[in-house]
Amino acid sequence: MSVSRVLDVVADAAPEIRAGLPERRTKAETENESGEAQLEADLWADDLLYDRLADVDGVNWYGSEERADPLTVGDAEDGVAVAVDPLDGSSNVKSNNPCGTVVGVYDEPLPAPGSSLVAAAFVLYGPITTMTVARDGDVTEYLLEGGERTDLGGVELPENPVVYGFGGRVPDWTEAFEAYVRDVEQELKLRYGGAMIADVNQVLEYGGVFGYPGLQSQAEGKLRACFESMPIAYIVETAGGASSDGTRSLLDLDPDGLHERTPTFVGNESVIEDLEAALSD
Ligand code: AFP
Repeated sequence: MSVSRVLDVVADAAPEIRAGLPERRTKAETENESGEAQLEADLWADDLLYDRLADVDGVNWYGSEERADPLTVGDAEDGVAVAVDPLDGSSNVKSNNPCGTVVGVYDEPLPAPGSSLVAAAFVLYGPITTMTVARDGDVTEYLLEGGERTDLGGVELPENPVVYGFGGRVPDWTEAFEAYVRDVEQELKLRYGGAMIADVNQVLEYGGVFGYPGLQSQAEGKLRACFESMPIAYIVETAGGASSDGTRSLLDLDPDGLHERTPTFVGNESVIEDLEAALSD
């Protein structure tokens, strides 16, 4: 089945991507569609994933942070679309901090609505390499080591929120969002590392909230719906948490473009409810 094959390909590619990072920490001369400087590692990871995923029977479309437009790569009946952020948090590579790979599998062509996600996964290149997969109503974490994939068990968001991390410069936050954060910080502990995958994984491990808000200078925030926000929302919601763009679940979004941005929040339901209430005031 193509969804299983897509996840196998990503799991097999991850150790190679990790092993290729040390020699690709320099900036390429190019920018991606969102105007961000690309690293050699971004382009290389994208090429590697494209070569392998486009080859999978049943993958009809490939979209990536590093490519302007989705590509048609197959014509299978009931084929899926794969949207990837090949190296999420790649600016962490230079400073030797964690980064990741994000994958969303949709049963519609890109840009696809969140409701058409059939699976999502992320790889975290931290002290160890793990892959977290949401599929068929369950989230499972795997250790990727020595060519082996070891099942580390099911993932469920802990009941009590503990950590929080929000992106964007504080003076650029809106007044309503800043007031919400002042409440959050009374109870929770700040943990922000600048790579969504690593920050979201802390939320999955300890409970809490991660977000990148709409800013005064950029109301839609920074993160891109198709290959960042919606796949992560699918994973966190499947693990028992909630997601929001400030007013509704990220899985209710229907982006017009592959690189469309959205304010992004994921975490414990109570903290997301408080956020929506604070932003609606
Ligand atoms: P890079 O891939 O350019 O490092 O961006 C990472 C990211 O898209 C996401 O992983 C982080 O949550 C967010 O940007 C961090 O952005 P700030 O640098 O503005 O905190």
